[in-house]
Amino acid sequence: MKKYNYFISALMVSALLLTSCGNQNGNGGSNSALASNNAEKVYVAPGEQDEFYAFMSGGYSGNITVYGLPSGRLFKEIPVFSQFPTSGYGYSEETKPMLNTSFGFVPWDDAHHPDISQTNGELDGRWIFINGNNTPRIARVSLSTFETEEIIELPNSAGNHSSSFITENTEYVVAGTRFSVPVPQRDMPINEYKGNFKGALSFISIAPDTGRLNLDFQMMMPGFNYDLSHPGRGKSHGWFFFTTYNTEEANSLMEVNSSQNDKDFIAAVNWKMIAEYVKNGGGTKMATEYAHNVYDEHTHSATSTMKKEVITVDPTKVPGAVFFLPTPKSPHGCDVDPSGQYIIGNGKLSADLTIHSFDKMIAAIEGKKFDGEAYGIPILKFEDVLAGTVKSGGLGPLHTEFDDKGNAYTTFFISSEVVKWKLGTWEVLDRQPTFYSVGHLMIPGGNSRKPFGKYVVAMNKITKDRYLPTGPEMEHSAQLYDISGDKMELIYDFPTHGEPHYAAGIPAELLAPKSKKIYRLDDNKHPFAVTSPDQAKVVREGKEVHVYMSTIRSHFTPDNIEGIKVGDKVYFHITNHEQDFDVPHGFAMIGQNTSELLIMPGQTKTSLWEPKKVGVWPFYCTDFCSALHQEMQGYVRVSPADSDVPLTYTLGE
Ligand code: K7E
Ligand code: CUA
Repeated sequence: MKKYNYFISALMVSALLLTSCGNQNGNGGSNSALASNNAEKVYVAPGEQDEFYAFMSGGYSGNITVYGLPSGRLFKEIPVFSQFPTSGYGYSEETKPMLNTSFGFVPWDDAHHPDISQTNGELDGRWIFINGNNTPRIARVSLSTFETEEIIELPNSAGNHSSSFITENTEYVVAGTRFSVPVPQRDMPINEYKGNFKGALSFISIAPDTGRLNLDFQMMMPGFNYDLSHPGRGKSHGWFFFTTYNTEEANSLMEVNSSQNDKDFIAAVNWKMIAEYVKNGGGTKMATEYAHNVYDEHTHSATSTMKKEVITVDPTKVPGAVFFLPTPKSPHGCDVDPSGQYIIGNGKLSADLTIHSFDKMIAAIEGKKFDGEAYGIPILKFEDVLAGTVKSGGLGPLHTEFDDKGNAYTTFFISSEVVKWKLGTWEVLDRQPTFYSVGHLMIPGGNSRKPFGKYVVAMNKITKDRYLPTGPEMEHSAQLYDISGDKMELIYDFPTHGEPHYAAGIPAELLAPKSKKIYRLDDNKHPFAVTSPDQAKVVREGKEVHVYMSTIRSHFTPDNIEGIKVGDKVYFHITNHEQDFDVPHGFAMIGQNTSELLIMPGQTKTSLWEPKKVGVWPFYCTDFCSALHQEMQGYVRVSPADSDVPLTYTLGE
């Protein structure tokens, strides 16, 4: 105990020393002699385009933001788990079901780890996946339309953190629970955690053609905290690796009680073996409840289905499929190098990095050299699987990425730096400060067999004096380093939205040509679509009124509606007749208890309005779409509930 406390305070003191002198370091200073040279490296001239896309998780924003590299320009925020009034996502009738869960409508989440689909271990740019950490969910976003197409909830999970990582041919998106919980959930004393709670590792299969997700099976692991994970690749394809902490199974004063063991584990899971076992009828069907939400590109509408069953697998029933690799000091990041040989455990209370060898792990398994077991799962001997240790000299290692030249780059939260080291020799080659308190870092393709090692982006937790102050909280800061030479060079700072934990980058040339540009009106299969303005109409069904409306620059059809009454539910189903990308129209109604909508080209979107006051109320287009945008407006006459004003509307004849 004493020793531990001393260790922590030593870490804190060094952290203060290191961060407080950060700005005088010279490397990040704007008056450095290199500044103009660096400016050229990040300058993307007006009209020119960036070399890479960077998709950053939004953390507590619940969304993904898209940036260009090297410019650091923000291109877009893609709404995923959070309602987004900027476009109406999660507010329109069509998209509300995307945010449905077994807990009801949950319009927010905490998104950490985006990962791009792969073929043969290389980025293929079809989809990007991301985890909702809070109410366990995984989302799939199309990279041709940049729209969230699917969200699947994970039962038996809590704190969906070691997620959402993709196997080498996008067979599975994998998700692990950070918090172990009673499975099934039940009313029980918290202090009976030990031995009774379970940690679920979820394997969600991905249909190769459509991307459709299916929760194939969940492994019910001992009640540890499964913090991060990465797939095997190349020679280790078929395995998945998860860091654990709290192998003590403590349930309170975690900051002390879960750090008692000198070593926790990396769990090595042979998912191919388990998938085979399940395919052959293995596992147990368990009754449960989780939402599966799918967005249809042709109807622009989402449906939510409540699933009732999941297959669970007891790892001890599949001998040879799961092993524990002892790993020092409450490891956080769990990263696998491009060859698939090395598994890096970043002990966050340590200075050193532990690197395990996949070949040694297989040899130890074949030689049955075990060092006991935990809940029936064999523990391998630390010395038998250890490939090497990086004596980093830093403090608080979190995450590692790789370049294409055999180097690894690890972030150190406490000592605020990125350390470059060599795979195989474990020697430290370079270190650069980050400003300040870096979490993840990202090299485009850095979690694949083919990294593009030109830049690394560090994502920092504290911004402080880097930008002009903006009140009690500042946007987080990203820093771009040129890593094409022997030494890393800090070349740019830019703010990021929410709290990016991880990011995924991809060369623009792999993505931009696939971006969908024409959204054909005749592909529109929405049941309330109006494909020609003369089909526009208003239909009353009891207290519900359906407005079939079309828009094209610069007119709504119909633009005047009378005969609406207080107490009605008015659904505006608006079809945008533009077909070229980047020409949305907006729609907003006075006093509406929701957000505006942006209706994308070729799409139909629906906004619900419940008029509460008698009067004549305007609506208008919210997106400055043409020179006559200000004329894009209309009126609704609202009469008393018992009025007999007939329903009429103008079609602009
Ligand atoms: Cu280290 Cu959620 Cu990957 Cu934050 S996590 S930094
Ligand atoms: Cu349509 Cu402004």
